[in-house]
Amino acid sequence: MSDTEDDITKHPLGKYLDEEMEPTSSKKFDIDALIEQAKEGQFFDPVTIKLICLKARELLVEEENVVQVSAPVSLVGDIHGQFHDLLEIFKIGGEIPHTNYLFLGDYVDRGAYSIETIMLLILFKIRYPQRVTLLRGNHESRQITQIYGFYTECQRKYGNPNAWKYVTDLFDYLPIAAFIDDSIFCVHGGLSPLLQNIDYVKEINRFREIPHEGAFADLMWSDPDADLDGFKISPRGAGFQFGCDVVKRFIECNNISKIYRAHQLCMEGYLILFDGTMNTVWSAPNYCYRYGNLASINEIDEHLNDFFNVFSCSPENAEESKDNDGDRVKTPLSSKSKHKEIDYFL
Ligand SMILES: [Mn+2]
Repeated sequence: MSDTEDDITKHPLGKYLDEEMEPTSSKKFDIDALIEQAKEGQFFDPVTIKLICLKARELLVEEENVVQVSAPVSLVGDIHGQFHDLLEIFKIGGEIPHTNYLFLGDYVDRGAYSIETIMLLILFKIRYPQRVTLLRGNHESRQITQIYGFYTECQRKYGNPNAWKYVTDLFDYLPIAAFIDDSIFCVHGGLSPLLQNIDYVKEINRFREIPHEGAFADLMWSDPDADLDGFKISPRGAGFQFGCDVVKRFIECNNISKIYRAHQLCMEGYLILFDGTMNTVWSAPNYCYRYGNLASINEIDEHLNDFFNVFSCSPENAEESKDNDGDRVKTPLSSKSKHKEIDYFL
């Protein structure tokens, strides 16, 4: 891996690093212009990426492990580098800043546009910090991104891994969970046998690579299982599976109404479990350009009524499946046994 660091002091934007990023300022770091470029899928050079990540870090370091979020807010599940489908989300769910968004992690890997996806989200976070919340998922990790695509994508697009390094360094600052109006707990994966109380999440040292085990890992990796009582080691190789009793106990103990999470592919775009107390939102339609699944965002209104807004893939996604994966796209995994297989897809 390259140790070469990009020198930000030589970059035209470098001297503005310590200044406020101001919208529509021609002199300073022009965040609105960067957002427009990012929306068009334009490439940023690694030095610009480094500066943007350092700016975002200043904001994220101030956030609690469990971010307090107010309704109305729309929840977004896994995106996995499907940039054009992310743009589709803003079309169906409302543009930022007119709609508040809480993203539940897994922005990168698998899809072809991890860097475009994460840069747009980071820029939105910098521009509208109160309207955009970005949580960490199990793929916001140096180790996982070296296996599942993001590292390779940066290496291919830039010829070196520097962009990957700046973004994965920022991942260490993403908060772990969110709490909507003291009533709805949101996390990427699920619950942990080591963690009965939401207050314990606040004690975790999150400013590091996601560990292989322990409460932090479990929050990123675990899954509910409708056929289970208690906890069981997860077949994913990290985290646990947990049953309805675990969820009911957590809800009672913390005096909350329900839990929202992402992390598992749902063919219909979402899954409601345990009398509506444990809901999965999945936001990558036609996942990996081949699964033929729907996706959704969950729109929570100011009275905490919620609605799964279901959508299918963007035209660009459909093209991608034709171009790259023509043979595999003809076999959407719909049979029961195959469905089980994709449940545990990383
Ligand atoms: Mn995940």
